[in-house]
Amino acid sequence: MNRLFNYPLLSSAHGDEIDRLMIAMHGFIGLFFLGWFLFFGYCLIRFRAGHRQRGRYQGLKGRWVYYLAGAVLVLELFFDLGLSRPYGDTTQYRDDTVNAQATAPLEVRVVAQQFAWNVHYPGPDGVFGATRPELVREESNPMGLDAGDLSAQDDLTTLNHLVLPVDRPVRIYLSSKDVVHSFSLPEFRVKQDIIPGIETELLFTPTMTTATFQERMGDPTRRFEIVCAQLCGLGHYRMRGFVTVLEAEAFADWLEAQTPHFSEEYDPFWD
Ligand SMILES: [Cu+2]
Repeated sequence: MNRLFNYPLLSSAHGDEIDRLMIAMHGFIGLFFLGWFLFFGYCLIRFRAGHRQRGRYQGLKGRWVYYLAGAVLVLELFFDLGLSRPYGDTTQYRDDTVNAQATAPLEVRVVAQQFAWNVHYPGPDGVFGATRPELVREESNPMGLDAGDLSAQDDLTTLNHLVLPVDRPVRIYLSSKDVVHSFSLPEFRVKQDIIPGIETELLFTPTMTTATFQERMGDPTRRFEIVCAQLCGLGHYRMRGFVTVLEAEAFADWLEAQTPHFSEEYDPFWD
């Protein structure tokens, strides 16, 4: 069904539900469009000029008018309260996803700025090193990681490149250094606004590796993209990154091969 609507190739565990919601909503919108269009056409013909029609201005009478209005009200309430409810409580939804997987999620921080995505891995100790705004250096330390903090010593950072293992939940902590951005991964059906001053959490499970994705797309250079989905300034169009999804072992090897942020050889520019 989602191929029919030309959605991006689905690559996450929860994405199917989002797709079904989108299709259902468009179905309802289509039905309403058709209904009102037919009614409009009927009125044009039924009440056309020169048919000995005279205007009546006293309004409609009778009980069925109230029944009709009542039916519309019930339908609207069903749409507002009924359909939107399962997606309203996202905390519950996220926790269910985690429990179902029974795997500890990988934790990553993503710090957005005009016009780049800074990615921060906690390193082998699993603890994110402290960051402080006054330590930010655009070239050498864009996140303001604190070299004095012991847990920061093994931390890894990358620029515009998020590397994830397949079939394991990932919890991403989003924050912004400047303005409102939006973290969008079309293939994973993930889109979350990033508000300065607020850390936003987000959880999903990639289900397809980049290699499989390239195979399925018939394009060996194709990659999952990170798109900024909120107009955030003049360079918004180039605020773009990539996600590489690897098999669990390949991901472990990748982590191993990375040079920590504070080592001499560290170079955040991966390509
Ligand atoms: Cu942006």
